[in-house]
Amino acid sequence: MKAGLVGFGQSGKTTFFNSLTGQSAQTGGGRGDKANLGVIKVPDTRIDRLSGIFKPKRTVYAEVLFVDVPGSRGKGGGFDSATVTALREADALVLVLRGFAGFDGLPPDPVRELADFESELILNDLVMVERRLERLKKEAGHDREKVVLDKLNAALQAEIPLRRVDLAPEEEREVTSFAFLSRRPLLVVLNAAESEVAAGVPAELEAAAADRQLGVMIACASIEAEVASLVPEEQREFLADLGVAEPAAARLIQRAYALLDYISFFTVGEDEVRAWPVRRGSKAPRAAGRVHSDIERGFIRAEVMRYDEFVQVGSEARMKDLGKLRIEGKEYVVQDGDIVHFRFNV
Ligand SMILES: Nc1nc2c(ncn2[C@@H]2O[C@H](COP(=O)(O)OP(=O)(O)OP(=O)(O)O)[C@@H](O)[C@H]2O)c(=O)[nH]1
Ligand SMILES: [Mg+2]
Repeated sequence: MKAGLVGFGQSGKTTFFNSLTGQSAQTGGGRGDKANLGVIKVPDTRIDRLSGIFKPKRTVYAEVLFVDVPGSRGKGGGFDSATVTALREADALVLVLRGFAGFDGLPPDPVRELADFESELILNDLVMVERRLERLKKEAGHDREKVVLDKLNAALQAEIPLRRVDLAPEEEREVTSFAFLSRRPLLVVLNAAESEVAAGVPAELEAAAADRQLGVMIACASIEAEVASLVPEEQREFLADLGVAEPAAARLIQRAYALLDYISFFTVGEDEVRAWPVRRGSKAPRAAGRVHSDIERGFIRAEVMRYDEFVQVGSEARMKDLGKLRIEGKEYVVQDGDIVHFRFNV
């Protein structure tokens, strides 16, 4: 699971990337071509709280892989092929829009940038679909694929990104190998100027994102970078001076994680308190397989507590007495915040 920090050139992607990962990849001027990769812990106050209760030897957070994709330098704002490749490899896209004055004082225009970026995604997909349909004209068979591609073609022609087209699972299977860009879930992040971040997302951008059914948040990459270099007490003071309640990093990571359609279940004990990422909709044996393949193979049952109930009650024994420790079988769909003990036999 890989979240891509994407957008046009010089919007602050690498600055965000550095603040999130603690790396010091090159920003600004001498731009390197290569994408930067970093693994980031997903902050989770529930894990902090459970760790406080169990005082385990190890506390482990869920992790997300972030890739910082350099902006295209194609003429006319088009994506170059390196960008397209990097975008295809990302499972979800975090679009960074420039909200500060650019290098020759170029005023920001995030609403326009959002529209342009979506158009680029759509155009790239349209080219692929048209090419494939052209090809299929000369080949017999492939009827099901053709039906799906016609449907997608119609949407793209109408400038509708593919993430807004409903496909049945069997239709989806026909076209997954295309890795369409406009089908990737997308979160919009306005990289605002230092003086404007406290004011929140401008109404215009809020409306443009809502029109497109996209989530949007505001952050300032240079503030995030500064915050990341300070100790916690200094962080609070620094942010208070700017009128900002909290750094945006935690929220940005959490939203990227949700965008990838992952949830966390927890395992707890004296040795380890741990968050396990699993695809939303996964059943208990699959979730068990995250912990160990033996547990999936020998799965008998899952004993499940709700996080919020557990922290109110405070102990597993009392949860049991209260009948709040549920026994779930193979068909159980694991929920975000479930505390799980797997029973297995190998
Ligand atoms: N004022 C201001 N400048 C910023 C902010 N974020 C980034 N910059 C500056 O904008 C320039 C570009 O930042 P980068 O992080 O390299 O942008 P990028 O999106 O990675 O650029 P490419 O990889 O070339 O596409 C640098 O000079 C940064 O210092 C910000 O929040 N405020
Ligand atoms: Mg960069």
